[in-house]
Amino acid sequence: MAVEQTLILLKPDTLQRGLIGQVIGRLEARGLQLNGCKMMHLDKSKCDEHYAHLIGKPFYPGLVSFMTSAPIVALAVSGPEAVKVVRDMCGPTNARNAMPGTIRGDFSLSTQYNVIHASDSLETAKKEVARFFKKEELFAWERMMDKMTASPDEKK
Ligand code: IDP
Ligand code: MG
Repeated sequence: MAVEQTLILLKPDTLQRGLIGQVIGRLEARGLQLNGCKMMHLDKSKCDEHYAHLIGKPFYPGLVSFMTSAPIVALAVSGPEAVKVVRDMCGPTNARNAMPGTIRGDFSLSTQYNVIHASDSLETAKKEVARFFKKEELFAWERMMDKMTASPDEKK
């Protein structure tokens, strides 16, 4: 099973509602390893790049205004099949359809103010990690507890 790295953005609603710690806590408790973590204020051009697939949608201007309304927290996390694992932890885009136990299902009632962004494929994850982190902002480090987060053959 491949160890993957994925990009997470904790959106302005998460910061405004004081939920940053709880969401990061869930990622850590699941066993994902933190490789990068920073707070930043998005501008429109970064939104256009990150949400290029949504430009032209009726809700896009509102999405830009939301995503630039306050800082976000960007995370790069890794673990076995991390891209799928993190997407599953988030739940679907419309948080009202998200199951309890997922991040969106526990913390949001909104399609837009849905707490968290996570890369949707390994290919996207590579591009998105590079979009938000310089090489020197990413840390590969040996974590003592990794003997207990998955068996050795799951981390090749
Ligand atoms: P995802 O975040 O679940 O991958 P995407 O379709 O990539 O969903 O959309 C990116 C973000 O755009 C969503 O997380 C949400 O904040 C916003 N968004 C997507 N669809 C809608 C919509 O129909 N109305 C309002 N906002 C939307
Ligand atoms: Mg998406």
